[in-house]
Amino acid sequence: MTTRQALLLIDLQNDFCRGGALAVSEGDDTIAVANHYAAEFSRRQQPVVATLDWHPASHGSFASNAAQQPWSLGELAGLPQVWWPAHCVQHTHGAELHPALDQRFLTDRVCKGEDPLVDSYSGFYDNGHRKKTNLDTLLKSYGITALTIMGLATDYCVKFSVLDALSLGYTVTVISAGCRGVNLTAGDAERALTEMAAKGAVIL
Ligand code: VGL
Ligand code: ZN
Repeated sequence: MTTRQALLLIDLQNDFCRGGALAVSEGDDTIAVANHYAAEFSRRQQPVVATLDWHPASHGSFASNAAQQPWSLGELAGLPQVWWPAHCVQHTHGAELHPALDQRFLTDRVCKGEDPLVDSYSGFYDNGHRKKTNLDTLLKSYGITALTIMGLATDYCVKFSVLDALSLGYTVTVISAGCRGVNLTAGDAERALTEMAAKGAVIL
């Protein structure tokens, strides 16, 4: 069987970078890594897919909409939920891909998090695993069996995308130099990488 590879860039959006609504420490440092790998995949004619966190202003994960303190914990759609500052609102600057990301290499963009009633960390499913995005179908249409994954944030959208990719049967490599974490609790990003490795991802 032949292995077909794709690069999956998770949520490299302004709101997760310096000055953004949900800025991740050193988030901007992932962009040069993304450009390096995207150029390489592109040169080999392998797909480069970017996910975008793409929320309506009414999204239920926003602290303001839930009348809760940002960064505190609650429940949404029957699932544990961090109340986030409003971020990645559709069609706003914060939701745009980072300006330094070389978008010429992107073959596809996949949006997630549009349903206001449930959060969606993974690029494949909402957090309740009730609805699928078009990502798996897209990758299968290319005949992809192996994914190289990086982006923001290590402990949320990267982690859940990697775990879903593994359970969907993809071989997964994570570029840790291209990931940064929220670290709501110190060590979260490190623990996320450990969990991804334990479930079968190769961590570079
Ligand atoms: C993310 C928190 C809320 C992420 C998205 O991209 O990791 N984190 N929405
Ligand atoms: Zn979000």
